[in-house]
Amino acid sequence: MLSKALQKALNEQINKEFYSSYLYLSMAAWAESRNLPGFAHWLKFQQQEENGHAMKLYNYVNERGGSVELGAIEQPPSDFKSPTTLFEEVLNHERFITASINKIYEKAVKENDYATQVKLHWFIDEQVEEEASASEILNTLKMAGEKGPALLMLDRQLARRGQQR
Ligand code: OFO
Repeated sequence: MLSKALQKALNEQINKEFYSSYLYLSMAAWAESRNLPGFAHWLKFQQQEENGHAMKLYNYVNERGGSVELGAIEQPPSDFKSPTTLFEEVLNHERFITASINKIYEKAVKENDYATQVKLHWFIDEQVEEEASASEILNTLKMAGEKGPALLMLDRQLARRGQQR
């Protein structure tokens, strides 16, 4: 059985994962409107992953005999200055999510809740990947610039997400 404190933290995390999904969908919409279909594809792919993260936690809370309580999802921003700013925001957001997962893990350690620790190992690993891929794209944008052929090439590369994994 989950403690009340861990149940609350996991429910809040479910909300954060759904917010991530909403944020990336909003970013995808921005990219579509800027004629960047590859960026939009990457972000929509990410949006689906975030739904998966939320559902993993949803299932886990239920499996442990807890109750899932869904809160309101905050409105995400809808305007981004440029593809670089957008990816800066992706990276910052993922760092925020990593910190949030780490805090829940600390709680699980304090409470000797081993099952939650093991469940969170998957999320801790996933966050390493999430931060690495956001920062790789951000570095490419910074190095190659956001105009002309470089942006077109990156857009084509991002359009392949899900095909090469
Ligand atoms: Fe769920 O990892 Fe991103 O936010």
